[in-house]
Amino acid sequence: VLRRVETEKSTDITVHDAEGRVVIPGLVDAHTHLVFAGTRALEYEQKIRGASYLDILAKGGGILNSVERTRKATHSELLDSARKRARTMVAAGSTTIEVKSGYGLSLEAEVKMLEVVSQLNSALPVEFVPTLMSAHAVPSEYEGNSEKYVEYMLEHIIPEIARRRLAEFSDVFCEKGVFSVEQSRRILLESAKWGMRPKIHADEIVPLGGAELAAQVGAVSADHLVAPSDEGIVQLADSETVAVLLPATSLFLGLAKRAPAREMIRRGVAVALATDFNPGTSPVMSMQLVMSLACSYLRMTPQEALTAATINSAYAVGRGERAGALEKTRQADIVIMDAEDFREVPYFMGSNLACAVIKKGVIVARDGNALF
Ligand code: IZC
Ligand code: ZN
Repeated sequence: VLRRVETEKSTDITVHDAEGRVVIPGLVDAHTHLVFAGTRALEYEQKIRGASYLDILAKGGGILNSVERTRKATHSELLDSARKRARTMVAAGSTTIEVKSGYGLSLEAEVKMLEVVSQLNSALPVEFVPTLMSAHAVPSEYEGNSEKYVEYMLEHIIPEIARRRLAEFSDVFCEKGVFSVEQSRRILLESAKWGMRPKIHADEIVPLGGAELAAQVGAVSADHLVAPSDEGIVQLADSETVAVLLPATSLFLGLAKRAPAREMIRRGVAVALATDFNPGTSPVMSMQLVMSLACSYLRMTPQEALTAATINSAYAVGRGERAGALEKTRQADIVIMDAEDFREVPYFMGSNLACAVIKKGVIVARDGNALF
């Protein structure tokens, strides 16, 4: 498909001919939980039969189900399964992928997860952005005592992860029955002191005030935002925080409620997109599918979806100056799509149109197959 037409040895430049196809920036997946053991296909059936996500979590399933299995898994088991999924993501056009911990919930197991992310970075020719998310759930050892777990995070997990430089960002699941707004604020401010910039799972299920908190603590992103308050949207618009919308999650859970993307864009919020790839609420690996959902489901235009999946999501992971756009000053992260018009990318919902994926000038996937 892709033909090398010329090599200028003197300048070491390789010229490729895309033969009239659409060329876009490498897609940036700004929110994933890529590293975990097992799946939650059984809970998928339970949810179809009527159980709610938060009920399953309150009974020790959900995130805690994945925690139990991830704690038991070895480094190499976690690395192998994450590598396999990363191949699928990259073959679909993602060249930068944010990855959260949060299925360890102890210092040892969070370190293990983030070491796997670091190993992915060394072993694979794409970029993984590590985020600490020990504030993903209250582990069963601390059941009914979330304050004690917060203290443990503040005293032990956050300083040690920062000291070992294992994460660039720190994220909190600010949600009813998980971490309150005040707990989230403490965790994020303490993380920021240690040099890990805040991110928040905000207003996903219940409107708690996560959007407002994101703006107040200067979060790099506020993610989900299915149920933000009007005030929260206004505060986000006045802030530097990027709103990362995750429409695959709403679709997978079969929820009618969707993030108010049009309202956010109208008010001037910077909107980005991500898969939210995780075993519980979004086993979706394709940013192309997420772009389709943003258009059909959130009423974003194809132009807005492309911006949201590239430059805005690059800013949401602190890579706004070097990824997310085709410019001389940036990395050559590029996807060649088998399309004549960029609108065909979201239009062919569920197909993979990426015929070549290029990371920093090197072809890393071709015709649906990763080359690693
Ligand atoms: O494993 O359920 N929402 N965290 C917050 C998730 C979804 C991931 C999971
Ligand atoms: Zn998430």
